[in-house]
Amino acid sequence: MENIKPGGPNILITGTPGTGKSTLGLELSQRTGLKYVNVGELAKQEQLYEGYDEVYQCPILNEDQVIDELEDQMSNGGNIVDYHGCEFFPERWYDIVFVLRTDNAALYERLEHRGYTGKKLDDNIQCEIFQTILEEARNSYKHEIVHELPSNTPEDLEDNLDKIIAWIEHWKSTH
Ligand code: DAT
Repeated sequence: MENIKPGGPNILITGTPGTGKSTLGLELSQRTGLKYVNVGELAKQEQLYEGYDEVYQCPILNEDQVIDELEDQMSNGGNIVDYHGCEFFPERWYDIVFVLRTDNAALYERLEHRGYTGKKLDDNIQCEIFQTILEEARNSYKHEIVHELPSNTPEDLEDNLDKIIAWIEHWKSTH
């Protein structure tokens, strides 16, 4: 049975780093009033880590702590969650999952611009080529709630916003 969420639907925006999750998530939050939750930023603020990854030179997310931290807010509903992974969240949290996709050349430029080099840059490009996050989403959630969205151009961004806002309106009229 579906949970009752007084705050509105919970939306997951996932995809390889650099595909435009935070750009879309923040704009969507501004236009809809739903709360934007950046899991990477939350982990940094609350220090939800367990150890350090020497290869990628970054702290390792403590997934259980992230879940505990967000549980009440997610049960209430009305959240737009942004993270470059999706399989560790409870499946019941989300009403819909969007996987952003970006062409290699554009993604390479965005990540280089962000200062990524070497293995970190290559691995993220490979992650997108092998559609790792899309597979992860399809393996973790019902197929009918997982949607792939192109995220290459400003026109794509506007299209995605229109589509998601229409979906939210429909959700609200039926819940
Ligand atoms: P993410 O949160 O997935 O890491 P981001 O939102 O920070 O990605 O976007 C990475 C860069 O790409 C940033 O400079 C904004 C730009 N960008 C995002 N969406 C875009 C789009 N649809 N068209 C063109 N550029 C976009």
